[in-house]
Amino acid sequence: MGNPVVHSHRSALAAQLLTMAFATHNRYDPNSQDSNPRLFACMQMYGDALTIPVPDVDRTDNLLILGANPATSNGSQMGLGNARERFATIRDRGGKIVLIDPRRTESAAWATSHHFVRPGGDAALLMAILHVLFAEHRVNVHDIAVSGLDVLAGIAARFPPERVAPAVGIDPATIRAIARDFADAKAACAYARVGVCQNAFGPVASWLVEALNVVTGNLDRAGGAMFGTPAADIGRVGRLVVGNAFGRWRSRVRGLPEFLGALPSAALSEEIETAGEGQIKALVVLAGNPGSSTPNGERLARALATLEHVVGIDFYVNETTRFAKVILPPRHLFETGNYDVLLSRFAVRNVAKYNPPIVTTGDDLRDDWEIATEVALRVRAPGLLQGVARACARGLPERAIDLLLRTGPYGLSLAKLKDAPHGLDLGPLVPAGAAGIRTRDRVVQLAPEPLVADVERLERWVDDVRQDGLVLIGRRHVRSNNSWMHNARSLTNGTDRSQLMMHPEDAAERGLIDGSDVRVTSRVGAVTVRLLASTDLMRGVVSLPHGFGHQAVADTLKVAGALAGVSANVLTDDQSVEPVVGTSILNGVPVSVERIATEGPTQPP
Ligand SMILES: Nc1nc2c(c(=O)[nH]1)N[C@H]1C(S)=C(S)[C@@H](COP(=O)(O)OP(=O)(O)OC[C@H]3O[C@@H](n4cnc5c(=O)[nH]c(N)nc54)[C@H](O)[C@@H]3O)O[C@H]1N2
Ligand SMILES: Nc1nc2c(c(=O)[nH]1)N[C@H]1C(S)=C(S)[C@@H](COP(=O)(O)OP(=O)(O)OC[C@H]3O[C@@H](n4cnc5c(=O)[nH]c(N)nc54)[C@H](O)[C@@H]3O)O[C@H]1N2
Ligand SMILES: [Mo]
Repeated sequence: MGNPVVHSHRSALAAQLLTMAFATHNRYDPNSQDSNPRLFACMQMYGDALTIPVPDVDRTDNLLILGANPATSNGSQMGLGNARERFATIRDRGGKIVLIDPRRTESAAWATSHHFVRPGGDAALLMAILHVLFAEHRVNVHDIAVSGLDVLAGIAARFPPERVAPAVGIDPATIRAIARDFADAKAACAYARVGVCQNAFGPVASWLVEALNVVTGNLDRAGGAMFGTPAADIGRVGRLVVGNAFGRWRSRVRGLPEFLGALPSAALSEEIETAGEGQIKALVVLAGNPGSSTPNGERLARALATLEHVVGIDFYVNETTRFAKVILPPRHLFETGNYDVLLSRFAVRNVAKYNPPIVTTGDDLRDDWEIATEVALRVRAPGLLQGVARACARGLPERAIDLLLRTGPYGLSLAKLKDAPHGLDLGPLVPAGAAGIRTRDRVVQLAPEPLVADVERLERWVDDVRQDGLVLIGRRHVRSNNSWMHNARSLTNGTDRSQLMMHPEDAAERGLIDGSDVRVTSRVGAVTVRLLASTDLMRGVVSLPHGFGHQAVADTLKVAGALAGVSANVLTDDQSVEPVVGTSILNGVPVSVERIATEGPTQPP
């Protein structure tokens, strides 16, 4: 399953139906490249992987952003229109926006201060911030019931800013100032996204982001980190169908844990390659491009080529579906209509909107739900029942949304939403109280055992980190979406956005020339890419976007295939995952960069 299944109610249901129809433990999805550390931390602390707070940006006085770039991503797990204006409003009322990122990103222009951090350094930095708050008696959880506060204080005591600073690259005085400003603000919120998840310490860092909000009394408070009150709460159904489950089964070869019904994608290649009982022989890919989006993509491509059967449900013949024996092209949600059932729970105000179809196409096309229905019926339902089941399935996604809306907190319905073509604003986020916490005793766990268990490794990293090599981080651009918007000329024309960014002094040290092609090598792969020297990057860090490098599919993706660029995931390592949940390490990947003999263009135009 790929990322777009979370953007459409029909595709989300299709994904679930296919999983049930094939009844396999071999399900893989982007969470292990994306949110798993955060989902895991929330499950441990609040009792539920979908109980994820949203920054109340419209009322906050201090927004601490770590590893997110809303100026390009438009906010992830933070749904908001006109992000730029809303951030400007925080500044206008004298609020602070503090950005922590190894690159001075587009969002730095929105922030009141930006600090470079060593990739993977957020967990240690947050420990030091908590250290300051405990040491200076600035901790005040207000009226949230918590447990583990003393354990957390004891752990934070081991991370004074002086110990952490050399490893993370932020000086002790700055760490203290960030901590004090955060604690002193009338309302503050720490918000972290993929930059904090996709590294060696994602789970601990994600835990500490939440903990920071809790111990400063900013969880569930206006201007802090609040829970949405979705009009149609899929969480209830999700908890029933998927459960808040972790480690119910493990991957066959490496023993990586299942989480929320899926195995870490980093295990997919070896599960295909390794003979024996349970070896993967066939793959169905719904709305995903793992050949481009998962670590060590070249190894996965070689593995995909050996499969007995591949089915691709996608409108593109891409790095993954090129191995398909059958491609089922779906209709897009613009043709079917959509209720944003999963992501609307992350909106910064409570909202509900139904998007009717805006494009009409022929009747001979099917969308993801219709495709999944047919596949499931032919796999599972006896011939006689197929007609009835098919009739029931038709319109089921809309009936399900309608039911959730009717039984939801606002008593809405699909018909009411269709009457409100611009959507309904259901007001600002409201405190949920104890009912918002889903642990059995409604108490927030501030020191969950599986996360505490990883602290020793963090201490070793803090004391051992050597800063002589280069590490790779990713990059997103507003006109690109993961791997799949590069075949549209209107989105790809203009400047090349696929270059390797590097600080000019790092380039000079290696005798590299801005604008020339360089060789980047990691443990698993090597690429040749154009160098872009930029002081926007921290020393010791290089940045390459993911989702580029479509040369292998140039005959089907004519525009994308002719673009410059390489896939960052040629360099990322499938054998290196963080040890708590098994998330891929896509940021902070050790690489070396060298000059190559011939300068000037050596790759396709
Ligand atoms: N190095 C590195 N790798 C990363 C990341 C990173 O930051 N750095 N980010 C990770 C993240 S956060 C994510 S979410 C993943 C994304 O990983 P994937 O989901 O595997 O990749 P996408 O490029 O989003 O591919 C989506 C596919 O779905 C198809 N599609 C679009 N809409 C629909 C639809 O409605 N129905 C169907 N059936 N198909 C559709 C598109 O054509 C495309 O082929 O990538 C991850 N990989
Ligand atoms: N235009 C556009 N919008 C998108 C997407 C897209 O591809 N294009 N993808 C969508 C998807 S699938 C997702 S998941 C979201 C992601 O949404 P965001 O997380 O907001 O997106 P990114 O731009 O990847 O921001 C991550 C930032 O983390 C920084 N970073 C890297 N390593 C570290 C680190 O160790 N510590 C810290 N503090 N920072 C680090 C990177 O430099 C980068 O600026 O965006 C979504 N929106
Ligand atoms: Mo994502």
